[in-house]
Amino acid sequence: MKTLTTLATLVALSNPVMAEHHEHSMDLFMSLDTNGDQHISPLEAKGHEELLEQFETLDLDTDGQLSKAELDLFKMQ
Ligand SMILES: [Ca+2]
Repeated sequence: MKTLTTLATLVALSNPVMAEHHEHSMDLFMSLDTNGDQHISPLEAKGHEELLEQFETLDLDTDGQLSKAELDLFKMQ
């Protein structure tokens, strides 16, 4: 998971368009992560219908939560 996050950060920093995307996805992540534990639970995703539909697909490590890197995959689709 750390590798994924690092990779996403590297891609974001090396590309201005991706950097902007990164900021937007950060906003989404922070607005969804209501308890601030750096993971999006199904409950936190509840207000976002499209995200909730893809929740299980995006949850690559199947821990039942979405990390920042996993949410980035949603935003890149
Ligand atoms: Ca959370």
